[in-house]
Amino acid sequence: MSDYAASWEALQEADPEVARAIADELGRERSTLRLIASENYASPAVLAALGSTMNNKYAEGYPGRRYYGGCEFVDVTEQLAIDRARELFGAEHANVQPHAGAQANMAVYGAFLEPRSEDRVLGLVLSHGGHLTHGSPVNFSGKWFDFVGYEVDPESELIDMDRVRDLALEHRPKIVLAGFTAYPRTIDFAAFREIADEVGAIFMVDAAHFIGLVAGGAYPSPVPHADVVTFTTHKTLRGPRGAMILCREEHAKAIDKAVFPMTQGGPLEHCIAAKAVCLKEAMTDGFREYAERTVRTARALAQGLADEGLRLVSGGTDSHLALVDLRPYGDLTGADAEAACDEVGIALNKNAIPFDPLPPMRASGIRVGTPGPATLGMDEPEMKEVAQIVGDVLRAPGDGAMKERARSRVLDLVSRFPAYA
Ligand code: DSN
Repeated sequence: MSDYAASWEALQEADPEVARAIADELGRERSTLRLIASENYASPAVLAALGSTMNNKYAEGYPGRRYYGGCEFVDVTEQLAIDRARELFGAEHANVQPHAGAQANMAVYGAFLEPRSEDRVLGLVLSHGGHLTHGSPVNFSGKWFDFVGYEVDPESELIDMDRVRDLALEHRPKIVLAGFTAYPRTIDFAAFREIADEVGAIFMVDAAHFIGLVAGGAYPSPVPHADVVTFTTHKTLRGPRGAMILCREEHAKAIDKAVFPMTQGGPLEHCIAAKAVCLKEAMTDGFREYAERTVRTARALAQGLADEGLRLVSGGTDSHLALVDLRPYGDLTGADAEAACDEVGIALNKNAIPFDPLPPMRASGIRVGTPGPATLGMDEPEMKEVAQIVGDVLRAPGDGAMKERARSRVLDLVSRFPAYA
């Protein structure tokens, strides 16, 4: 009898259409270049945990205190995930149950704020690199809670800490929030901490984008400074889709109660097992090399795009991503660029740049990131080549012959660094 129940053959037989689409997705991942900054390649071990029978188990509660019997083995994996998260990040408390980043952020707001009250949050606005859950009016965060947004400085395109402090003193937020989806630079977590202390606020960091770099020592850690740190586990951390919350011991009860039972029911224990696996992987020397390579390749890609005549928002990057202003190429929009790159097998996304004159669905910029290429082992020379291909495509998006050449260069590149070989 096998110790593992999932079967590819069974899926092919039971549902060939779904099996075909899954196989096609693997084919797409093998034949295209992944420059979407929030995507990565989870390891076969992580994927195996995700496909396990832990999917079948209800386990409301926390290890050792559940509302269901039969939790002895999911307790093992959830406790491993908690212990590893605490050890890896030096955190006092970890909750590994959030289903996604939005749920992790919702739980933090739930723990510290009253909806539709005077309680305020001070966070980076979406159009300057924040996230939907940082107070966008179309999201629960903006609908239920009172957010005040800070922007980047118009000249430097960096977060202006004097401005953040002025806004904090004016609005007296209950939470000061740092973190981004499209800000290329490091964040001065110590300065945020000081501002939060000055106004008596909780300091929260949404570290979803860069937490894998923190794990690998390639980006400053927010954990020593923040009251609470949320993050997804599938971006730079390279784990399953899902999220976690780290916090100081004094907030542990409030955070645990806000995850379950306040905002979630049964935890996804197969996913939590996969989180435990990815945390173990993140403790290795190989992961540190990957994290360093991610930042090195992001810098090389950004510099290569600048050499192609494009403008880098904030002048460069300290992280896994670069935000690129397309306006030096005339009226090419982010949407046009995304579509043209897609045609040649390069997946990236259109992105608003600070003070963007265009609406977000068109946008004046693209966001590029290197967690995917770094996982596959690509390095600076490959990123120089990628920048040239992107430059060629974006200078002449209507040139069919050039796009054919670009497609074959992409195929050659990815065949030298195969995904899931
Ligand atoms: N959708 C993610 C990103 O691409 O940055 C953020 O949640």
